Amino acid sequence: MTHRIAVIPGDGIGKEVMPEGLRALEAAARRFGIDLALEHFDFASCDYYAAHGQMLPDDWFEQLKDADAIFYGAVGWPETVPDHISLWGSLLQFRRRFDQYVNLRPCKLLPGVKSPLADRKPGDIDFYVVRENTEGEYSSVGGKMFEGTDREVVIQETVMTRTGVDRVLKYAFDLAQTRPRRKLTSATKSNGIAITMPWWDERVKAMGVHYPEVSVDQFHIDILTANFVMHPDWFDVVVASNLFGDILSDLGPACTGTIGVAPSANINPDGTFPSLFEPVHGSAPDIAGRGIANPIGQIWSAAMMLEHLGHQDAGQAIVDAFEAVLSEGDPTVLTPDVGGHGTTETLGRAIAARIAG
Ligand code: GGG
Repeated sequence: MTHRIAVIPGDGIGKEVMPEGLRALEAAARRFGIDLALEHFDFASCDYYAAHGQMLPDDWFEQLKDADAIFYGAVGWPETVPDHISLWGSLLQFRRRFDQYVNLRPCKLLPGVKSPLADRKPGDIDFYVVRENTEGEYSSVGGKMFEGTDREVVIQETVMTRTGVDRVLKYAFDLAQTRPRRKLTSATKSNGIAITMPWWDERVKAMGVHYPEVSVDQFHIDILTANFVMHPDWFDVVVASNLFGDILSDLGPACTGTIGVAPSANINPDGTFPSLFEPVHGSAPDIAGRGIANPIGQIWSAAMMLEHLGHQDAGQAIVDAFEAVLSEGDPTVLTPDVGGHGTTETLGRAIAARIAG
């Protein structure tokens, strides 16, 4: 069976880490005899916008819908396209139209990487953020009145649906049930956001009834962020709305030393549409063009993609390979965010060589 993979590097460091993601993917495919058909697309990038006045071609849905998975880099180049236009014109369209309602973001302290939190070692931080991915605060429902006058009014609504919330909660509970600790934490803010968030809490409680083995707690988002820093070992599976999940899944990896290693899977669990795999980080204009971005977020996303496609052994081989290279700690190989003075390519090549065996 051939897996058809749509490859979209996007912007900034997305274009630099993607070749290393592909190098790892192809090394794993060779080793495990997996047949991949890679199709490359230049859209969903600000360069495409500069040439065409839009982030995506009109027929993007037709072009991508039959892919088995989408492998994405990063989006955003605010110098040329405002961030809300680039994001809404690309990634958020993919998530919504392909109903990728789960954004699964592992957060793990890797061997050889120093956490900025005192005395943390691998094993101490190992949890998942499950982020609702198609509605919530990212619904873009609202508008402006009396624009440009003293009476200017700006309104934006949060939209939560029972279908949308229950299905992501079910995914999170199912995941928690497979983990040794069987623990689920819900991110809330029901003291301040007094309509949607108490309702979110009710839905968590209602779903929890079906999972008696899973222990459930909840924190308001403000103290939850503090606890990510003070007690990251408390967490196992953290389920959150779209905005809270977005914030937590940057903070979590930052606690593990670098956001550069963090992967994500935008999953359409029923398989009607392709799922999308991308690093958590964005296009990082501050370091783009210097060849120093850490490619592990992209490479780990490739591992998640292979696992999603049914190749657990190949995915695990990729994870084993980058953990081994990080453990060796060769500063000529590692990128600066993990203590080296190597490049995106030196790190990517070392990992691919290790995958090849
Ligand atoms: N590779 C992920 C990426 O490009 N992220 C840019 C970003 O701003 N993402 C916001 C989001 O994930 O909702």
